[in-house]
Amino acid sequence: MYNARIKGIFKLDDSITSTNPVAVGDEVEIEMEDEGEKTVSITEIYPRRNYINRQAPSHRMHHHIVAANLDQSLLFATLKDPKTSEGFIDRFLVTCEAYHVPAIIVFNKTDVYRKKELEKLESWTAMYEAIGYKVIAMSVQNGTGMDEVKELLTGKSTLLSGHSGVGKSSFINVLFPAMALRTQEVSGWSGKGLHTTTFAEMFDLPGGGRIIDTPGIRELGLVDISKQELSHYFPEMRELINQCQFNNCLHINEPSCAVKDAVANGFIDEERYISYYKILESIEEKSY
Ligand SMILES: Nc1nc2c(ncn2[C@@H]2O[C@H](COP(=O)(O)OP(=O)(O)OP(=O)(O)O)[C@@H](O)[C@H]2O)c(=O)[nH]1
Ligand SMILES: [Mg+2]
Ligand SMILES: [Zn+2]
Repeated sequence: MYNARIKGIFKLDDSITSTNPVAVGDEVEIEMEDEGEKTVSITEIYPRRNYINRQAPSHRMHHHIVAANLDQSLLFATLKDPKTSEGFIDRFLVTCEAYHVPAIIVFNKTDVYRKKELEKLESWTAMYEAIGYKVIAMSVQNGTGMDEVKELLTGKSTLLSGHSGVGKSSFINVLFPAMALRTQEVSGWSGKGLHTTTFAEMFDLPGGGRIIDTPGIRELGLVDISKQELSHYFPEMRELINQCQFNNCLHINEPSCAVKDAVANGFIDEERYISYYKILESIEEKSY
């Protein structure tokens, strides 16, 4: 372990206006500064195999690289304490599709789910599995599903994301009891997490592989996705796009739209289509 600082100015990938030139998961070249103090300077960042980018919370026009060189991402969602919305899950999935990072959805805290939440768990699981995503029901508290999730991590570099309070750090503490990462109960009155983890950190897994704990995401601002390409990042729409009459179809008001037909006949879930519509509306086309 070294304390590193960045030396010189880096030429960033293309024209990305990123708030962080070096991100967790980056592979870098280092130069020793002080052997005793264990300080180094980073002199080069190797090209990224991939990365996940989001809008910087502080500045809409800036990007923040969440992590780089990933094999997969685990989205932790909870149906209670706090509630994760379907819209948030879908935005996350779109981001992963856009950056070619396979996504797995983990519903944590199943120990506190009652009838209402269990029904939702069942219907959302069916919905996401039908379009090709792996979904796992888990409880860090009582151990349900933990082995299945652990198995998925072996030998891979995995990003762990989700709202604050869904149990990301608690999960890592079970993997590494010695780590004792800070965790905190969700707020009693708002039911929301208190943003306990404040920076992304990568851990080496004993059986090989790495996992990255990240701070809870409030809202996921998409970057670099145009209205035109959005439906490519909905797997169930992607396979129908060629059947629309217009090749620039946005699947809203156009005639002979295969996507709208699929929503009407139930092949595409209506909730997913609503998410698509909302995300589409939120994309501001860049005017050059
Ligand atoms: N009932 C229940 N509580 C859980 C479970 N997993 C985690 N928790 C609790 O949820 C609270 C939040 O957990 P954290 O691990 O701090 O959540 P986090 O996702 O790391 O949150 P941030 O760091 O703020 O993003 C803690 O009080 C945990 O004990 C679970 O499976 N069941
Ligand atoms: Mg945390
Ligand atoms: Zn269409």
